[in-house]
Amino acid sequence: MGNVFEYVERVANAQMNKEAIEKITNSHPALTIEEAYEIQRLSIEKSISADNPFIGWKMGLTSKAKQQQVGVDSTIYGRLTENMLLRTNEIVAADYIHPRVEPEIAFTFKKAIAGDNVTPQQVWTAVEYVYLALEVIDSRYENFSFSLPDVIADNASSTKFLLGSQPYAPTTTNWAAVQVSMYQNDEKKHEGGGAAILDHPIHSVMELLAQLSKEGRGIMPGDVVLAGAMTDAVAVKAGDMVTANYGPLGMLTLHVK
Ligand code: 0L1
Ligand code: MG
Repeated sequence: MGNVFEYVERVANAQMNKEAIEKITNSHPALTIEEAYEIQRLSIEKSISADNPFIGWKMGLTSKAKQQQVGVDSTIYGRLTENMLLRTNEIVAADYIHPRVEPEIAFTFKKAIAGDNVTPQQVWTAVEYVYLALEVIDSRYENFSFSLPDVIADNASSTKFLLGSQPYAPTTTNWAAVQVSMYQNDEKKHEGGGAAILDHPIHSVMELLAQLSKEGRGIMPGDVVLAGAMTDAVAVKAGDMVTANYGPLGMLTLHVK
């Protein structure tokens, strides 16, 4: 690869300035998955500060539908920082390139856990709470078009996320059976469920741990993990209201100004 720092600079600037860039593989078709994660790590490290600490991980491409859309058969992960966590349920469309919103489930952790061979039971003992979540993704690449290494380098399109106010005890709900309907204004756009996330959202955390273990990393107490989308994403514009209705568990709404 050419100079990794050139790509780090390019991606970090696009993330900061909300400017679409050409995908890296146009100029460097041989970009590897390992190099892409290095670009991700270094570009997100540039944004980290005392005011914007690292707060956790997100899993992406966790459903068969999404993998087919992008033409890959693997999940990916990204890094979450404090300023990605929405404090209100409002975003301003002009602050994004081509934002999309997807309904997710998030885990928070009370214990450290690591390894490529952990069981669901071991993950559950480390989980503190489960939250309903909306993720706002916004690829920094022109036309939301990329190959697998490109999207990894761009931090798995991470931009913002909203957590529901209500924490759920992990063991009281079958998270694979949770259903969600996604509305854009009054129109139902998608339906899905927790099983769309690798058959069960806990599998997504196991997959994250397996991928992180290759770099000698794991989940730390206090980390949040976005497990993945339960339906396709909805492309949003100013004036939209997106509602994810999780049935008896409640609803999350995001207003786009
Ligand atoms: O959160 C996600 O599943 C997004 C992963 C990257 C692919 C995309 O931007 O659609
Ligand atoms: Mg997502």
